[in-house]
Amino acid sequence: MNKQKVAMITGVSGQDGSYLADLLLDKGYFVVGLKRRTSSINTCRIDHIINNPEMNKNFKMHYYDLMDGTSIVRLLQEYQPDEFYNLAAQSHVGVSFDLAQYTSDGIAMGAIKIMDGIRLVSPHTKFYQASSSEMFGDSKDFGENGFTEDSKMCPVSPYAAAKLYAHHSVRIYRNAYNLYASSGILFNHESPRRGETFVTRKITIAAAKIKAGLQDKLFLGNLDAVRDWGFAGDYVRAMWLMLQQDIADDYIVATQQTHSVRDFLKIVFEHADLGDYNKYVEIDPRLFRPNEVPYLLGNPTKAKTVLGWQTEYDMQRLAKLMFDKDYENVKSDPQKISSELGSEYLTFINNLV
Ligand code: NDP
Ligand code: GDR
Repeated sequence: MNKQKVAMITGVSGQDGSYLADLLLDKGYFVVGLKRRTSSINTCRIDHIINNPEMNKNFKMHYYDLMDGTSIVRLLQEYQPDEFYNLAAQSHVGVSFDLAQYTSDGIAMGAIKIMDGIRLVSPHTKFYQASSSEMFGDSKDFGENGFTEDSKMCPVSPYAAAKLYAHHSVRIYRNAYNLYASSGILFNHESPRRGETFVTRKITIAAAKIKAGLQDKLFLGNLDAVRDWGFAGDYVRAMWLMLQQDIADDYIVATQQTHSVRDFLKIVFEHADLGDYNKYVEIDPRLFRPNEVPYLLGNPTKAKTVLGWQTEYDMQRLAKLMFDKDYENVKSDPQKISSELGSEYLTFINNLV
């Protein structure tokens, strides 16, 4: 019988961490989920694993923080994982302007601390780094098919600059120390588990609450930003496929279709039968960022040809899935979303993020 594979995931309580844990458990892995300490329990995305004895017997959680280099060495020593997925980050681009040092330290030095740990105590471990399309920033180095792995990168936020530092470090450790380290340059991906302050989820929650008569207005910033939006469930498959290759490498993961924030709004409000979104949306200048990434289109040809990766969701199907799930939650328990978020918090999301 083959030995059970062990995978370690940082950021397991996040959107991608939770989908990746589902995928790996389904494939028979033992999953070690690393979670930062928070003052309240925030495991809602992985509660279905924790509360299911069949899944939970192959799942173990430990505290860990991107800032803490010693704990990661201890955990690597203890588990000697086959695969390591570094998904933890302060992942909100807008917030990274307010928390520049914290965001940068965690993302840039966090990756170095893990790779040093692997190099020193678990050199057989295959490492995955969550790189981002934000690294392209305002680069114009894309053709009609979008950015490739070789396109010039010009980050325009502290978040993106830190991601680029980590991205380069992966290549450096691969070449200098022969570490098996791959970066997935993932374009925006969303789901019903998406954080409530990212624009897609903010829109689907608001549309659900407006339809249920629980909210009147939605405050947004730049509606002209264009993104290549895919489904997180599709994207975690690409992460896993990257670490199944003989040779470590970097891959773009994207749908190769673009839409503006305005398009996303239109699709959601029409699907919700709410008519013209302009009746509900107000532009709040505080929601504009000091620097903006205007346009992102990814070319996933390498991931498709080398990894055999495919998507099941396009943006329209994704937007409907997200709205339907939020509306189902609002209808089944009108207090659920309000009480989970709290009215003060909703005001905070609507006005400040
Ligand atoms: P989320 O924000 O949903 O999850 C981030 C995770 O990191 C959470 O579990 C969070 O913990 C954890 N975390 C934050 N700070 C720390 C810290 N200091 N120490 C330890 N853990 C920490 O992000 P996603 O799941 O959407 O994204 C996963 C990764 O992929 C991130 O690195 C992100 O930057 C990157 N990425 C995401 C894309 C996307 O479109 N989703 C696209 C490209 C890259 P907590 O639950 O307590 O907040
Ligand atoms: P992004 O996602 O910055 O692309 O980063 P986000 O959903 O935050 O913004 C997308 C675009 O929408 C515009 N926007 C707003 N954004 C938010 N959050 N709130 C608003 O009210 C609002 N109004 C307009 C933004 O200005 C932006 O142009 C995501 C994160 O998951 C990163 O971690 C990841 O690396 C990248 O995707 C790829």
